Amino acid sequence: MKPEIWHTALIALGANLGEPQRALAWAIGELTAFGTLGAISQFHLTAPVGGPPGQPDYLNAALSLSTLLPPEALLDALLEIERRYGRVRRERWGARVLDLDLIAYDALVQDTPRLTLPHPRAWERYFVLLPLSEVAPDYAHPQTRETVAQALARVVGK
Ligand code: PH2
Ligand code: MG
Ligand code: MG
Repeated sequence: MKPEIWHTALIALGANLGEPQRALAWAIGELTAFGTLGAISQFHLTAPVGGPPGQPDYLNAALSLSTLLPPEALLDALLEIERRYGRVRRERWGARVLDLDLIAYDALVQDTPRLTLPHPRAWERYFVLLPLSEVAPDYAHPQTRETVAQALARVVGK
């Protein structure tokens, strides 16, 4: 029998259209189908980064999920949750009703066309690092070894 191996995924949530509070709360509930939730951050209002000017502020959160799914299957699950909530993909970094991003998966480093881990921009983004620092402050980037808490301090200090 194949042993069941649990993995720890760090997931970022964001929304800036419709009812962000409701979207994030709903998505968190849906994620319980794919594993066991660990810590969940508070919901933070953050200024939009990139995308067209004049977007509303985002509501951002982060959580850790203990899961049996491999990373690509978890990515599929995140995209399926977004789709079921009614997300329509338009321009890159445009406003959205729900965004679920896989930030890290154990200490896995991979770079495939579908999925780069850790998320390539996460360690530079305040809106990811702030909620993530409430969930996994001591998680170290597997390549740079910089922890989430250190990266947040660096990004805030610049
Ligand atoms: N997501 C983006 C682009 N810009 N800005 C904030 N504040 N929060 C986000 O979640 C966000 C963003 C692309 O996914
Ligand atoms: Mg995103
Ligand atoms: Mg996304």
